[in-house]
Amino acid sequence: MKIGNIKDIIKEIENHENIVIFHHIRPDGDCLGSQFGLKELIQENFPNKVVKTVGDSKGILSFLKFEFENDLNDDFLKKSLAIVVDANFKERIEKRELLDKNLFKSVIRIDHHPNDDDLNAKFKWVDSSYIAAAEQIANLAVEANWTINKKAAEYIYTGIYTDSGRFLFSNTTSRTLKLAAKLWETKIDVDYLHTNLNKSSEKDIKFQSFVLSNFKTFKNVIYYSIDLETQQKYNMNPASSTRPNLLSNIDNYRIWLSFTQEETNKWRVEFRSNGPIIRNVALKWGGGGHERASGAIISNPQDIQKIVEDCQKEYEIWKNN
Ligand SMILES: [Mn+2]
Repeated sequence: MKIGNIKDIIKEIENHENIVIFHHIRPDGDCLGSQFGLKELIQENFPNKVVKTVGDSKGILSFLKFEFENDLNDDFLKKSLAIVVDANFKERIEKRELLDKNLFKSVIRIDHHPNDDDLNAKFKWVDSSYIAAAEQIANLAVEANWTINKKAAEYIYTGIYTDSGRFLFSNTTSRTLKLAAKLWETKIDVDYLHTNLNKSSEKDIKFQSFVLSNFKTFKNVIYYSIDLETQQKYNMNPASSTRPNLLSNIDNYRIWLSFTQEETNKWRVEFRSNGPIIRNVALKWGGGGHERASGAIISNPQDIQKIVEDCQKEYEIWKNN
């Protein structure tokens, strides 16, 4: 899926003096890396522009600095361009209340999720051939001929590295690698980034041992589920215990899933595959995402078996194609 183009986005950024950049809820390396990378790029290349980052990093990737300015007055919003990165619907955007005021001069969206949005954006550049929104940001900098400083490169590289699963996920392309090389050329401390991005803890390996000894299988599907009580026992929370890729690429389990309880009647489902189009199952259950990486929210854990069976059906469709 491809909508819009880089050129309109570049022009719109260059035409505004005040810019506010948003990230999505349940923040990850890509939305934060894109947000802060873009901010650094704009400030490096247009020192007179005022760029604000709004949101909350929830303490993730704390070795990188994420500083937010959430108290923006209406006068500032009225003269600003809003940029939404790595996200689409307002319900998934942190600090959506700023968008809800409908004061921004203009809104643009840069995203690699093949979804609609309710942003009323003047321009959107949505292209699911990118492994990360941060890959789009890197390409934007190159296309615009902007200088990429080391700080910007650190953020952007973090986004690409995390969303591509260390360059292993199937949507990684030669373009991804070329852009990553460009970022390396800025002399970022790759060793420092890799060490921090791959850091594990005793708590984490204990949680991993729970997953690796409690997973279930059904034909070509492998999955685990974890309720709030068990999360507590392992000193984890819903976000930190959603790790579907702990079960990736095992034998002929072409689909792997995680079911994490978030509240009494709220379970988060994450779908991953190395072939079957599991987005179809996510859509059926009210979610969405990429063909091979999707998510949904369900209310009843009794549906787990049905979802697993739906995944198996999707596997059969893919296999017989
Ligand atoms: Mn992303």
